[in-house]
Amino acid sequence: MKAGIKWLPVAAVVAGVFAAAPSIGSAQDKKGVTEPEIRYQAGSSPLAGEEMHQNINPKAPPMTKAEFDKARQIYFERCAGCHGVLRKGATGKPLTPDITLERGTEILKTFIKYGSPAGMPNWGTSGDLTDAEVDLMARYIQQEPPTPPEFGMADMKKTWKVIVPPDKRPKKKMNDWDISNLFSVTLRDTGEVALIDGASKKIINIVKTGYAVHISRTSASGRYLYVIGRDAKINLIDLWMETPDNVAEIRIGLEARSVETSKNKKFSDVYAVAGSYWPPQYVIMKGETLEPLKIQSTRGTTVDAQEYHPEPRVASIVATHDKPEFIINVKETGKILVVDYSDIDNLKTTEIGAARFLHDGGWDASKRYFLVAANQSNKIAVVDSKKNKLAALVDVGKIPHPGRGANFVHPKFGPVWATGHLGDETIALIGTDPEKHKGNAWKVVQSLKAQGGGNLFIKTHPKSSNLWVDTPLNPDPKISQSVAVFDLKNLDKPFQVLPIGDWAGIGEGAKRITQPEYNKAGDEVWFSVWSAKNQESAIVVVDDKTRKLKAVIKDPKLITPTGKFNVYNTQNDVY
Ligand code: DHE
Repeated sequence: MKAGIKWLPVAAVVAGVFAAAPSIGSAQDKKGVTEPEIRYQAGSSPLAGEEMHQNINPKAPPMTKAEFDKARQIYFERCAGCHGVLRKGATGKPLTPDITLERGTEILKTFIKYGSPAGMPNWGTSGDLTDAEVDLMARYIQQEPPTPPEFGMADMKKTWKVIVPPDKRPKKKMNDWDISNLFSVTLRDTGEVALIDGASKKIINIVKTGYAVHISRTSASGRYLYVIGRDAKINLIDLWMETPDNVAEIRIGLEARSVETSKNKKFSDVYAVAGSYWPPQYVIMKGETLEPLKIQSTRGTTVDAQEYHPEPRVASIVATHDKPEFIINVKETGKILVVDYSDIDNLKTTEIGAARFLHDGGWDASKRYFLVAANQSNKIAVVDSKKNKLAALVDVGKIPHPGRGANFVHPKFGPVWATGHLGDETIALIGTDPEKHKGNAWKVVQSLKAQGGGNLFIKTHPKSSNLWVDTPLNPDPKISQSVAVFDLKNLDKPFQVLPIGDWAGIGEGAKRITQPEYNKAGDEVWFSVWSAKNQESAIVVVDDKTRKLKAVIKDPKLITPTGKFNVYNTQNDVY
């Protein structure tokens, strides 16, 4: 993708084009959105290749089938992430024909070509789209939005494969690896995960998975890994095999990001759950085979305007440890569903109203409170999992993006959970102990300043006194190729910057430093050095105590590493 969103003067002229459009909440309401933020939100959707139902709108400008198909492809690659599959608006404005027909082709073309200072990229002047493609897209968005198909039980069953049935699997661990310290590393652009031994840093196996894998999660026992691709394909990997590999797979929709497992002791390895972006639903499966058991739609009304939303995507899912419950975060409705899975034929769901648009989050250190970013509302929602109630909505900085956050005991304010932000350089520390530190609970007790905006993940470990902050989406390569590290015992001390990208010793490339992840012992931190598919990438391991380089993992097969999931830390929610 070509770089360079330049806010040309003409953009100011078109900024008002959509001013009168009914908005359901938009990133574009916020000034100063940077290119990396937009590109991050507007990630390509795998829906482009799906057959879709299409109504013809006689009022819309005519298009041939070939033109329509090309425009649809472009829409799902560039626009759907922000404007939604059905163009009802998500973090971008709604683009339904009632709005776009009124604007007309010429105004729409100007808007697409030049963008707006409030967030719409200048697709034309940046060189991403030609004038002919801009014209095509202006005509396309006046047509009725095509609807991708639903994906129900029969579709899932067709894709479901048990490669090694449970009774043919090992009865005990058949390898000598310490699987609790194994890392599952997303190889984003090859549709694979690399399983890497934490001690020797050797690649144990590269396992084929879905397209552009998003996350890996560990079963409660620590034996199984669940990996989900953006194409909603889940792979179940058995770590007891001589060489850990796939034992089952399924597609649970057409596009997805999240998978989780039943963590309650009584239900150890019994269930898996996955949420999809399309269709908007979540699915409970048998943990050992991925057999789909129950599909629940997330379509419904939004938390604030209480208007029907046809495609509320499932964002993060986290399992409660001491109760048989999943916490499922629904992006566009801003609702958090606490799903009691103890009797899945009589599913009990508590619906907690929070704020839009829910994204990622994690537990506080006590694992009673779950904190999740409502990223376009600039808030963190706190769920009390004991009472199944919203404990607070905390105002934080611009576009919070915690990953799963970082827990530590602040020298002055007691236990805190921290989040970084995509849209600014701050790290918000939120008090999490309403019993012993009541005055600080659910307040930002301190705001640290790190290197800059474009932060995605922060991390610490109960045994560490370091807080690591990445900035892979910062436009300045000096910042995106390094990390900041704070001393938790002395937060007034300036942060140290470590040039992880240089330490990798690889050639040219974006070398974005992404997602710090601890090993099981909590004495080393792993960073992805993420370059393009045709360039060398690496993983850099840093000694937590000395903050010095410990190892560089390089291999021609280590293509576009992004997320890394340590089995023990993921199994036990250590962060
Ligand atoms: Fe992620 C977590 C969605 C882009 C790497 N990402 C999540 C979660 C969601 C999500 C809903 C929480 C899952 C959970 O906890 O159950 N991510 C999205 C998007 O919609 C978005 C913005 C655009 C897209 O097209 O996918 C997006 N994510 C990215 C990336 O570009 C990243 C940096 C690289 C990549 O691999 O694609 C990326 N996302 C991650 C990682 C996590 C994640 C590493 C898990 C962090 C953790 O520590 O748990």
